[in-house]
Amino acid sequence: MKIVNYKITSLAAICAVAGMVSCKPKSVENAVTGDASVKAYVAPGKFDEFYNFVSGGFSGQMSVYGLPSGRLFRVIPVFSTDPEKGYGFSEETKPMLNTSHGFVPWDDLHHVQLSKTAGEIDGRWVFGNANNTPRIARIDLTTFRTNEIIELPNSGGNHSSPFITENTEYVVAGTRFSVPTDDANGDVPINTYKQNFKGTLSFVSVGKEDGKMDIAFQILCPGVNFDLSRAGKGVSHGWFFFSCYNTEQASTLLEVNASQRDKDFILAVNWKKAEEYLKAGKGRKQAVKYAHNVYSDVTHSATSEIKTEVTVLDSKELADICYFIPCPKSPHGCDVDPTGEYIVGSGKLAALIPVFSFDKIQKAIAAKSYDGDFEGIPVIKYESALYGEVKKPGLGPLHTEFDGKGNAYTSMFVSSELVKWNIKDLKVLDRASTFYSVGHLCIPGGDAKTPNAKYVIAYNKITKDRYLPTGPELSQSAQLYDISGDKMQLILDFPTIGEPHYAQACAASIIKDKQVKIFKIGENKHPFVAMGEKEAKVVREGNKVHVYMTAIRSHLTPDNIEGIKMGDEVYFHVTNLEQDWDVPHGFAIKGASNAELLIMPGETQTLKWVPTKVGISPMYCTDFCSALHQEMTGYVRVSPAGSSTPLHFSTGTNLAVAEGEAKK
Ligand code: RUQ
Ligand code: CUA
Repeated sequence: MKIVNYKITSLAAICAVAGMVSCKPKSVENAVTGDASVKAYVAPGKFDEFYNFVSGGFSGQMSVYGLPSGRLFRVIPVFSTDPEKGYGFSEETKPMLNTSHGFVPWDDLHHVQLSKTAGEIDGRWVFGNANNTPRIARIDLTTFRTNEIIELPNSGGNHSSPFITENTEYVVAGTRFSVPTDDANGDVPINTYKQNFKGTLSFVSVGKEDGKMDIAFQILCPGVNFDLSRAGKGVSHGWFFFSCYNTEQASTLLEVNASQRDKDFILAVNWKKAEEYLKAGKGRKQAVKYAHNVYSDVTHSATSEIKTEVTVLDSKELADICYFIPCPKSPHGCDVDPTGEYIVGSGKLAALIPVFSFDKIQKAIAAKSYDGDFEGIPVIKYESALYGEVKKPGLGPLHTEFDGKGNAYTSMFVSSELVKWNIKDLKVLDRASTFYSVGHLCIPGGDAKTPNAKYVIAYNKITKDRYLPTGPELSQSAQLYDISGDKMQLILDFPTIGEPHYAQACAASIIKDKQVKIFKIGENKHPFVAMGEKEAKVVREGNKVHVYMTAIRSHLTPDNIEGIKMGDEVYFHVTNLEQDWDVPHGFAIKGASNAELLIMPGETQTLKWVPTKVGISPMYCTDFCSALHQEMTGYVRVSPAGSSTPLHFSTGTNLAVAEGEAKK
């Protein structure tokens, strides 16, 4: 038997249970051998082969790395404000973070999903979930910006999300916390979980051309915790699979109370059937409230609309949409192999990995091979759905990705390793230590029909001694393994932003050549655009002052403004007149309580400023844009409320000094 080296000291007992021999940590130093690091080396000036989109966890953002170098290219702000880019601070982007609870400047982004066509990554969009205040975001991969966010009603913790169907027909989301539905009286005792708490699965349709999201329908389910999910593909296209835990329906000390049953479930959902019921008018319209936020690259502004209705299909009433499959023990990951035939359930507390067969599931349903029901939903007999079990895979299986060559790779949180096994004979083929607790893992295209199995990346929760220490909090980490041979070979560690959960990677070639380089100034439909310096102006409307400002290397127009008074709200609408790639300008003014703006060529962005002091406030460009960037500055004069200083603005000519004002 192969000896696995465990890194977690308190695991001696578990190691013994699992029949493993050694718990001694493997030396970190000798892990990378020979010329391994050369494989991760991308020479200066050379491009990486893959883009890697990595969730930022509690940072609420998504980060973009190159592989194999591990170089960080960009942090895309999604669910959290980002002063670096002005996201959530500019007037234009604030509506992106609007919800039915109002403005929410933070969330927890766990899972990323690249859009697909015919089961292959198409490089159009990447989706991310907000775990806390349930939402799904769509990021456009021509701009690497969040273009749309939709809130999910009837949900309490959007963890099983956002997973997509073979042609991105739907992004799908299962609720982690079951809760009373939004239209029910939620003021109920917590220990009425069984009666009052429900789970929902949201099917959000995605526009074929524009990617626009819309909640097509929700499926109402028994109250359990939906954890993760995957769409069927190939033979199982039309189905969706969700792992569920807490089938005990506990609402306190879940650690113990939700770990009672030997098996929880995977929920198999026939969404094509659900579509039929929807068409046949079997859905119930329910009054809800959720925000739908869309950013336009034409008006360079986001709008937020509160929607008030959703259509719900009840899984109890509508037979043959949902089926439970028993799955040992508190399943987390639920992953579907490239053919769509095999569904892998990863029980966090299970000592084996069950692999279910789609074909057998279909036969079991046809033969009604059930073990009763759970809250009205048939429970398929475990053996009738099971293809087989991977024995002694390691401890704490979480997630599985596929190499397209008949192998699966599973991350083991407790035994801190990646385990490669064969899907057909279910034999373990290789193990590689991740040294510290691994969460997700990713193979480029690892959930697509044709994975690009050059690398597997482990995303680890703990790093301890792998990097220079940085106080009480240490960097979280990704580890890159070459999997082109039979054995996994560690070739690189790189730190990540926030906490990495799921990540996806795809060939750079499908994304890199379709980047938006500038926004055409002539097509700018922002209501406060200034298309040229001649259009720059300052307009007072009561106590609101609109500054139509332009920025071009290396001056702001206007750069002298007088006649602002205490009590005014000043809106700097800054249009970047550049029409060259990679020449953003920034904008900031002393005392501004939000952030800077970062304005792309051809774009208009707005900073709201409420002066707090009489006097002169300097303003400047924050992005080093030219040799004379330090000269790209200006002044705003703020006078007392009710003063008679006239509204004046200029660039290049000095404002007249009124009589009696010189040298007071
Ligand atoms: S879940 S490990 Cu959201 Cu596995 Cu992150
Ligand atoms: Cu514009 Cu610096």
